[in-house]
Amino acid sequence: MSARVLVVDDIPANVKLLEARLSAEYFDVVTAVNGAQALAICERAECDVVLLDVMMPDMDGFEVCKRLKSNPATHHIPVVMVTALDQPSDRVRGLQAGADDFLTKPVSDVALIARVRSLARLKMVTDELRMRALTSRDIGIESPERDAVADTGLQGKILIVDDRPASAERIHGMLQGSHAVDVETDPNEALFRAAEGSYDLVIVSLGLENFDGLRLCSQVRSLERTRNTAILAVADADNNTRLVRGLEIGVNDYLTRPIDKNELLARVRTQIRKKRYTERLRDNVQMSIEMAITDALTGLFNRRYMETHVGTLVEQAASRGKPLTVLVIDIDYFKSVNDTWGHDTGDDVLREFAVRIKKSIRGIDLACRYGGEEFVVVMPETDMAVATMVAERLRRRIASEPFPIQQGARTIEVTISIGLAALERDEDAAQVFKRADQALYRAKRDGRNRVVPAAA
Ligand code: GH3
Ligand code: MG
Ligand code: MG
Repeated sequence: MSARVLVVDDIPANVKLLEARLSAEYFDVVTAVNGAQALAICERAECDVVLLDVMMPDMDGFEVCKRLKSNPATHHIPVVMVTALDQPSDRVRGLQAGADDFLTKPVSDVALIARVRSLARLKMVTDELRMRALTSRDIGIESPERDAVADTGLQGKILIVDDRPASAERIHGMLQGSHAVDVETDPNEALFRAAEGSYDLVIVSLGLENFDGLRLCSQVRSLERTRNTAILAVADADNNTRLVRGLEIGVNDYLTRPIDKNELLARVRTQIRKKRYTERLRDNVQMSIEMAITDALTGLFNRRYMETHVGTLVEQAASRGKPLTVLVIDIDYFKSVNDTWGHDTGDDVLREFAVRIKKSIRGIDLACRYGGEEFVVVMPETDMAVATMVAERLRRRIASEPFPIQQGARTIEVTISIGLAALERDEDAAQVFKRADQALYRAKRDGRNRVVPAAA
């Protein structure tokens, strides 16, 4: 799929020019002639990169950029400011407004296309994560967007790689105070340093004496532990081809010498903010995966997870000729806990019960909350005799230690009943579960607070 670029300029001839050059490189192009139109298009998520003119009547490009970057719905869309001005102060103003880059008119084709392509590619990674993170947002995990918009991009952890100590020290001096900065002057050590240090950003000088800086960038990008670290390349002014090559291999941003301090600070902040946002999205996706398989109240696995995995465990046991035992556990007279002490206390009891289950089983045992106050433990490589001991120990652990309720103000007695069944030859998961369930029924009928093994 080709990326869609939004070109914003109040002069139609400028729009036409950029549109033609981008279309020739197979980008989809949408256009806007003022800031309000541009904001609306971005809000509808109809573009992947914005090329934004600075000088426009009504709302100028700085203001449009600021609004895009402070809106949770649009802050992740990369913005390149395009302007006739070429004062360092304008560049910096644009970058401080949150722009990802700044191009000066007349825009060189190579710089334009390389930059747009690299920003579009980076955005696709974010889009993928955003999509997968969406479900968890629906169920109420902290929004990564809100945090991203509030993030100042300061206090990042940065590694500078430059074999000329004076140059490294200059960059270090500019960043010191705003970030935690380390310097590595031996390029051969740099990759190890980067992998060890969990940096937000690595700043790589492309002018290393006896070492290819781009090779290092490429290694940082492909190594598992540094794959998500941002890379900022620093090149000499006349080294455009190297920079374009850098963008192709995954460098996030670049600077040319002589380095303007404010530009460096602005670019570093943007990269750190992006890195943290992607990290939050990743955590969020991870959390939504965990939430899909765990029970929210007790933190045990949920019924769906159990049902998708128990088949595999049973098959493994059968094919390897190993024993496997299933425990079905139900809290006795739990309804009266709710009726006497309230539903919240009932929940406390369920949570405490889950804690005691976890203490009673091994890592390879699979414990799940099967329904309201019914729990299941599947124990691989465990025969009936051992499982009965474990079940009996759990029963005692519940009955002999009253449960604290009302923040520990009092305690109540809780008991459980357990039915258990060991996997028989040629039995499937449903059959062994059913026998454990029947055993539980007998435990209840025979007076509760007991462990009953199923008949084979
Ligand atoms: P028995 O000894 O026969 O198992 O009796 P019981 O009262 O434990 O069993 P019953 O099935 O009659 O009642 C179970 C109760 O568990 C009813 C239901 O309101 C309560 N319950 C189910 N889920 C939850 C929950 O998430 N929190 C709380 N507090 N109660 C729950
Ligand atoms: Mg203009
Ligand atoms: Mg019960």
